[in-house]
Amino acid sequence: MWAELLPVGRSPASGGYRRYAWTGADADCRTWFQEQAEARGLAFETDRNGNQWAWLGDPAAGNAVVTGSHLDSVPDGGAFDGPLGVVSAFAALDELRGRGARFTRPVGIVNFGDEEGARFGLACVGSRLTAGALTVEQAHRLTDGDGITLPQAMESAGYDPDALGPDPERLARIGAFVELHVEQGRALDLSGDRIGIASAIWPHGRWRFDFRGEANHAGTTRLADRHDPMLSYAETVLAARREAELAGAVATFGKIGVEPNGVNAVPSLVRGWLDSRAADQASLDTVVTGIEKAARAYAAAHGVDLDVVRESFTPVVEFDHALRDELARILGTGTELRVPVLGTGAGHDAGILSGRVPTAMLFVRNPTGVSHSPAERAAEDDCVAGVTALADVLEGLACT
Ligand code: HGY
Ligand code: MN
Ligand code: MN
Repeated sequence: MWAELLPVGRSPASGGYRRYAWTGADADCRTWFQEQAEARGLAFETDRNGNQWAWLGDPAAGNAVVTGSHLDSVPDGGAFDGPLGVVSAFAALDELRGRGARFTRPVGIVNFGDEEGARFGLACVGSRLTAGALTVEQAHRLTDGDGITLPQAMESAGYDPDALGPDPERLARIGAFVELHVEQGRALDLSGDRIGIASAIWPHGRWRFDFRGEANHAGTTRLADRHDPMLSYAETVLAARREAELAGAVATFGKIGVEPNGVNAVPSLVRGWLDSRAADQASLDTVVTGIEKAARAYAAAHGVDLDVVRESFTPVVEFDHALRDELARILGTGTELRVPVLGTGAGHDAGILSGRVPTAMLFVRNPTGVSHSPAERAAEDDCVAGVTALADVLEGLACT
């Protein structure tokens, strides 16, 4: 499976993945998923929001156990964030069939569409739509950096944007959702464990800061006469770091747009996207309010206008305690495996679903902790341990 997936959407220049929603690379990932489903005799379907499902047993029977993740990537993402959960799902099913497992509940494997939000700015579009956490009107307004709307992108990929919408019936089939994911930090590496169980996801969001100044000649405009939005933006980046440090949170400006983007012009517009996350809501509010306040002061000092728009927000997610304890029990029985329970600052489709269905996550050790980068890694024997753990969990939940 990895041999087939690894070349898809990989940039030869960076070695990272550029698998954005509704592009050719995304289509290739989707074709791969369908082929994996069909090769195993699983019933394949794509839902109204473009999420792909592969079923063993009849999902209409209900109380299904579903596993899976996503195949799209951030710009120059690593190989594992997303695909590890999907590959491991198919491999775990193979493992269970090899064990001669007898299934008492339907089992589903899912590939959620557009988890990273790299193209349209909003993460987890497929699962949000399904869960009713994103309205059709909001989805239809999403636009990429080239001005292409989500409906246009879907249509050119051969999907029907008018079908988008909440899917309570599909969610009602699911009795438990377990997402396996590469860890995006070093907790397991530091504790010396291969596998962890998720406790919670930090509340997180994305805010767009538009600093509007005045374009002017870089050679002839006196410094005192400039309304340079780059200066207030730069000061805001430093304020973000300061506020995050004070609150024990994180804040990142990782994406920026500049107009007119000319080397010899003072910019007219600097647009920066803030991603901020904290262990609790109050700390996150403190950080973002502090950054915005500082940004307004810097903008005023430079005679620059500022608009701040919250583009997305996901509240804290506390994963289902009963399911979490069940996973710990299954993985702790008859093995030497120690399975720590960890929180994470990373968002996941499992977090979106968690308000609707009992949801849990398994993390696989990442030896460097690096993620959202071509340098993301997971050792092969840790990945195998992940497959075994997922197979054990599926067997414990869905088999006699
Ligand atoms: O950005 C995130 O936390 C995630 O990987 N989508
Ligand atoms: Mn990610
Ligand atoms: Mn992911």
